[in-house]
Amino acid sequence: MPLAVYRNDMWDTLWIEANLATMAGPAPYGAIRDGAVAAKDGRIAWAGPRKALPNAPEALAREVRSAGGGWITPGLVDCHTHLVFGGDRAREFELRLEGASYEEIARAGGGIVSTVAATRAAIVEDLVRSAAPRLAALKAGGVTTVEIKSGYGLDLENELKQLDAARRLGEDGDIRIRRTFLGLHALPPEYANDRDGYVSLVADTMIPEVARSGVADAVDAFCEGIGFTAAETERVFMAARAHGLPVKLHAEQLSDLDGAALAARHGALSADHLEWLNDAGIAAMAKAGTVAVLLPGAFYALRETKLPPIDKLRAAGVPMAIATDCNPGSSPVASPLLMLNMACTLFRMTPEEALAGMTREGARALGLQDEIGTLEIGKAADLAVWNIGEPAELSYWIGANLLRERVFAGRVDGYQGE
Ligand code: DI6
Ligand code: FE
Repeated sequence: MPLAVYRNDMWDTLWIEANLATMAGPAPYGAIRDGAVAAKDGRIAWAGPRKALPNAPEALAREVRSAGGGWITPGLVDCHTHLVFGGDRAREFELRLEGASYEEIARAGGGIVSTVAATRAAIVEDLVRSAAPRLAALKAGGVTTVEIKSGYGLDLENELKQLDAARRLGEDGDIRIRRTFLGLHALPPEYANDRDGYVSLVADTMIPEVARSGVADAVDAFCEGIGFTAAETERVFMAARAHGLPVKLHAEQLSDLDGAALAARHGALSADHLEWLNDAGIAAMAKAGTVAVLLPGAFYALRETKLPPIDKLRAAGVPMAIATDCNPGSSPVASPLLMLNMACTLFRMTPEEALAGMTREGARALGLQDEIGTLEIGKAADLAVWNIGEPAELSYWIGANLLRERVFAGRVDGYQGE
């Protein structure tokens, strides 16, 4: 005799004793107090006020879980990282503290190029092994989707190796990984006297191969005085689009090269950093629907003083995302919640804008707005359950361990409650 009869129209899991920050609809945070959310076959099958549940919880789902009276948000989306790399740059940190600037170190052959040497020397297993603790830290902070860029290989073989390491990091099936090809990140030493030759290699050889082998979801570039010019960037964007790959751009981080406007002209998913963004760039982004990805970790770690134009972006209706920019040089950050705090304390965003920046707008920056980023029926059941009384606590605490459980595609891991 079976102990219980399960109907196959039952939900797999139902969370109750929960408040929901759905991040959808007109209410602040899309909040539903005393709500419930259900998952079936990896998707959100129901979300709403508990009172509106059509039956008793046990009659509706095979497993009923308590959120302990805390809050459930969409799983966090970290839409801009350089998580996979060889070596570290702690010595450079010391040099900066002694007075050298990020740009001086880069021009003297340190910076990105030093990480390139260490990345080329590593085998793919080493890259996976060294990135794993960083990825674990993001997961412990509630991340269920992460974007990982290449850009430390700078030749076809080593760029593909980095993208393969990024793929392998998702093999456990408990996180969604999106990969971005960043061939135009720095000039590799062997092309030091042949900029055109390297841009051609990226546009005419690497992008066709990356597109053919399906190892990246988008193409990025570093448009900057110490990176690549707008004309070089445009050439690579043309190649990317000709091969059906969407683009995004590191723009206006250290200087204003009109990169954001260029990105918007190419229908970019996002323009990222943006401390030096000008008014024409804001207007172009608003018109194209290009997301502004703001990276307070890099701003903080480089001790920048020029703020991105948040008020103007808000007034223009440009969607704003927040990400860690996790990388060994300008943003050695593996804490998503610290980025929410810094988005508020450094950039003067509201806690609601910050959370939207790591959920709904982070999803949009990856072109995944129909799949993840809000608690809505039909989207992936990627959730973060938090031991908090108000959603602003996610931005307010510094270094606290607030995650109760992380749910990817309806499956619970990292249970830390009770
Ligand atoms: N801007 C950044 O913040 C990272 N890349 C980029 O183009 C920094 C990468 C590094 O310093 O290794
Ligand atoms: Fe970056």
